[in-house]
Amino acid sequence: MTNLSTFLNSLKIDSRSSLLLNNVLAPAFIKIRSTIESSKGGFSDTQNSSGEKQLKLDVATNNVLVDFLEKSQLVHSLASEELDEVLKCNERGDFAVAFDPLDGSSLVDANMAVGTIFGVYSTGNNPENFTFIGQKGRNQVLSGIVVYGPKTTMLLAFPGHGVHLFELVLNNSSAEFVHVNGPISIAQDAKYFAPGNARACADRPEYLEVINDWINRGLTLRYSGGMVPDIAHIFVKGSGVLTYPSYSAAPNGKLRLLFECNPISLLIEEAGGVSADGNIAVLDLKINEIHQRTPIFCGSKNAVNEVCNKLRR
Ligand code: AHM
Ligand code: MG
Repeated sequence: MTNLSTFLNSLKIDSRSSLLLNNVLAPAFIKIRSTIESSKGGFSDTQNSSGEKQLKLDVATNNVLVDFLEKSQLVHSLASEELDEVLKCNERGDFAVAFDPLDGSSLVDANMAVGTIFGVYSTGNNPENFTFIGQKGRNQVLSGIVVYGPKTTMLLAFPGHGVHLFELVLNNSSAEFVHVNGPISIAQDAKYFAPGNARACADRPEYLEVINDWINRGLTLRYSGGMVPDIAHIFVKGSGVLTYPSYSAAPNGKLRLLFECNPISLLIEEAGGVSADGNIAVLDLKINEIHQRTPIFCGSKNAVNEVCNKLRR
């Protein structure tokens, strides 16, 4: 079994990225896992910037990641789905990190799988000039998702080195991620479909047509309502498509570009899949504001092209 640290050495990624992953993010995810397991549920007294009431767990898991990242001194700034504004950390920090600490948190009470999503940007030679605004997802130097389910697993995208799957192994007093698979590729044809926002069928009948077509062609429905496990399913099975279109009540869809769609799109593209907003690659969208939303269609290339062609206005 190759642990995360040994695996990162073998990839020969730069030492700062390796430190960020191995000494900061991985321990934070292990802490988030235990925070979820010991949580008692309930809402906090606060809302996030999208006006959604925050669960105590949203706040607690956000605090874990903020704490680990701030203390690391590696991070220049961070942006979280649970924070209104960008948080400035070390002005000389090498990285800027965007994350959703606990995506799908409302599923926890039903004991369904949930996850963390993160994307890392390099602040380059002039960190003082870095802002998330104006960036594109293609500038990410790393991204990943962590699934807290029956097991804790992590998918990491290393541009140029593909996507790798890790699993958290717990021994009496230790916990470490070990490499289980990779580089992973996503087949061009989807065997599975995860149709988010099915309520869009009411005013976009063409979305229902695509879904019916996939049913008639024998694709298997796999949709949990948690984007992280739904995306992890595509990687573990090696094919699939996840869709979350816009509709009249949500003209830009629901999912956030910076915190959710960019990190996931880097994973998908690094595995040979496609991720688009319906017109262009999600990774080529410019970030105009940190809580910006976008429709997303991602996974196996042929299925993504089919749905984008059908829904294109
Ligand atoms: P959250 O960030 O508030 O948890 O919302 C994101 C989640 C995704 O995991 C999932 O794909 C989507 O919301 C499902 O939303 P809905 O059931 O409202 O269509
Ligand atoms: Mg989210």
